[in-house]
Amino acid sequence: MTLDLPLLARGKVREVYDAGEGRLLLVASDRISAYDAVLPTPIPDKGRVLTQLSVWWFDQLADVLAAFGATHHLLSATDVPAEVAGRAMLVRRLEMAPVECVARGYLSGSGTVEYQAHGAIQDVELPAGLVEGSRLPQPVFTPSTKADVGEHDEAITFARTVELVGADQAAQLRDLTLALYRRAAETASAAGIVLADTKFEFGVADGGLVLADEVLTPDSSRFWPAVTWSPGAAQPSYDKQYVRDWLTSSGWDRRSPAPELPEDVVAATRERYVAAYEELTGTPFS
Ligand code: Q0N
Repeated sequence: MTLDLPLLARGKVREVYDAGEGRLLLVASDRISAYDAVLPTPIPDKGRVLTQLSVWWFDQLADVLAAFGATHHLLSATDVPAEVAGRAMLVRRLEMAPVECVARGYLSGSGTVEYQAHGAIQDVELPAGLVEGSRLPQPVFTPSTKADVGEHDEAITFARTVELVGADQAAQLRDLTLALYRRAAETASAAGIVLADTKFEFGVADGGLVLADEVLTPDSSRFWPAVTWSPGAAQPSYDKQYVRDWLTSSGWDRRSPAPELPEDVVAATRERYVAAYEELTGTPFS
């Protein structure tokens, strides 16, 4: 698949094209990553599920954005080239804020690692006694910046965020990120899903924030099934658990090229993405 548009950026699982007239085309592939590697086996429909979920969330969040004088970048998810129908979004091209806006309602991953080292995530102090998977007393804003290519994002303090974007914008990013997280976590909870954490990216246009990127998908967020939530150990991932379990049992060393996934793991994983869409939105995926 190669679109007749200039390719601006290629991520592990997505591409960004210049669509002209101040617009970009964000294209989601069916590629899946696990343990920092892109697997050789695609998950059919993953790109469409994540794109349609993101489109649904933009609409769900419109009133939260409006309350902050903000908007989102989505122009159309239907006026896109036929080759990428269903898995592409035409968006406003923006000046991006150089900060990844992470909200966490639960302790997990790099948050747990930092907490175990010094009881805080950067400058955000947390109470004693938390474990992997604990619900936090209140959601926290833990920004990060894009590290060098191939590296993980690097956690930064709020003071560093202020240095990067200024005090007013830093406060706006924090407040809007937390408001969006709270709304989304409430929505997910009603569907039996824990939204442990999520990452937003914002642009700026006409003095206001603009919610960009793909939002609240399993690739930008940790979703856990509420029924199995049990703090104290790694929580099963809503979408990738079959893949992780199979890769672990395969004996793959996590350094060599990853092995092809068997078809039952592919089918079960596809089903998890579709189920996430259907449970969250309450509508069939087609
Ligand atoms: C942009 N990234 C980093 C897509 C997102 N609306 C926009 N305007 C200008 N630049 C960007 C956007 C957006 N969204 C953001 N790259 C370009 C995140 N990427 C990763 C790959 O997929």
